[in-house]
Amino acid sequence: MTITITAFERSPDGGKGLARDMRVRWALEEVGEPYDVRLLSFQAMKEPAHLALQPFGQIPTYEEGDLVLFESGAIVFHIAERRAGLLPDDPNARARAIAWMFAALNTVEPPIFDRTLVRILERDEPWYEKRLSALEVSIRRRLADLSRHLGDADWLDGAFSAGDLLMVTVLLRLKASSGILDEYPNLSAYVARGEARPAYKRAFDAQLAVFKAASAG
Ligand SMILES: N[C@@H](CCC(=O)N[C@@H](CS)C(=O)NCC(=O)O)C(=O)O
Repeated sequence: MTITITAFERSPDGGKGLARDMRVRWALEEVGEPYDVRLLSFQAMKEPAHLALQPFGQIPTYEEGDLVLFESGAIVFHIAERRAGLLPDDPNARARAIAWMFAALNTVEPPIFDRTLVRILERDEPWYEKRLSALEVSIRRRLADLSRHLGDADWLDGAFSAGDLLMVTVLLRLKASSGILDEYPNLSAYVARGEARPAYKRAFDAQLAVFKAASAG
């Protein structure tokens, strides 16, 4: 059954692979599943046809036969559950990998994403500097704990899993917009290991090709 995902027609990140379709593309590449992409303008994302698939008018979505999913974490989990390669077989190791998926999206991503939003939306506000530095304190606290946990290991808990996939995509946003990640050399190396995976590269190139085509057109 053909899988179709949605993505920005023209990603605001300029092809850096920070939009959340990237994690879905990467997961599909890791498990060797082909997929189609339906590109959407900002206007189309807010129209009834897309709102019927994604109640908040966002990308990505995932369609496979009768199934329609939204939320990138839920989509990656669905892919990981049904195909080999992203979750361990051992039940306890699998539960821990799922915990890392939640940690990436629930514990590490919020201050990182808020920092991006503040830099875009609140730059001219009187509280801007204070808010930015408070968020950077929160980010460093999370990264210090994550760095201590990772230590010298390649991945968060044994073999590469969907937990690593989501964590790397979350940390990549920092790499693109600040030097904070460089303060934690083992996390920088961790992100680089993720980026070096052939499946990551295929996913990155695919989203970049969309941006280049939109820019040329
Ligand atoms: N929690 C959602 C967030 C989705 C999200 O924020 N998507 C962004 C692109 S990365 C978007 O569509 N932004 C446009 C908007 O919110 O209007 C997920 O993980 O899928």
